[in-house]
Amino acid sequence: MAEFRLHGFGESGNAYKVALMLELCGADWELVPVAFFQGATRAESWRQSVNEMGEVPVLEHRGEVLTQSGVILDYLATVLGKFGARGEQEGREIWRWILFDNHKFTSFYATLRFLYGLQKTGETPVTEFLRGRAKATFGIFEKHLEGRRFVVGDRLTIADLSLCGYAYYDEETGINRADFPNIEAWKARIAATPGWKHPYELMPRAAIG
Ligand SMILES: N[C@@H](CCC(=O)N[C@@H](CS)C(=O)NCC(=O)O)C(=O)O
Repeated sequence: MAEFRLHGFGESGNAYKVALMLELCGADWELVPVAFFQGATRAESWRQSVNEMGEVPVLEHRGEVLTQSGVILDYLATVLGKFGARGEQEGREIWRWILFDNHKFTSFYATLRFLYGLQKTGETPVTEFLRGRAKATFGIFEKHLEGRRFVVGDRLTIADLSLCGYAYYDEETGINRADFPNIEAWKARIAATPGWKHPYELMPRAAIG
């Protein structure tokens, strides 16, 4: 059995945040595939035995079970000694961006992609609302990246790994990525990191067909 066991699936950008961290750190890890589209995370037994919050990612390490990608990234930065904060002030800045990511950047965009790009709902008032919120959030991040190479400091940190969770999927969302050139350049910088892999290379897709 590998040292780290990550419960996730290919389409989950939240799981990708953790998978990419493990991969870039050269950790000994394996995927525990979750049959998400068959309702695995909604089963009472899964919630009792794996995560009461009904979400992936879940990381098992040394008998501990961790959930919430931001918490897991913070934990991994400590135990693997990479991509973490140098000092308390930087640590707060990293957490500020991880919270922004979880609350707005990932949440609006990932929900839009799920509905419009994966479930193919077509345009609805909900997708229109989510796209508007996602674009506004992209605009804030685009501005932050002006003149910066990475989110915090001048090197890759877990703040980047959190924010890039959904950056490399190309399912249709109705958002023109060319409108956000700083984000595109930042994505390319992360993808140039030795050991970087696309989400579908790290974790097989769970969707049928
Ligand atoms: N803030 C959480 C979000 C996790 C999350 O929403 N995971 C999705 C898959 S990408 C999920 O399991 N959703 C199940 C649900 O909301 O019912 C994190 O960063 O880990």
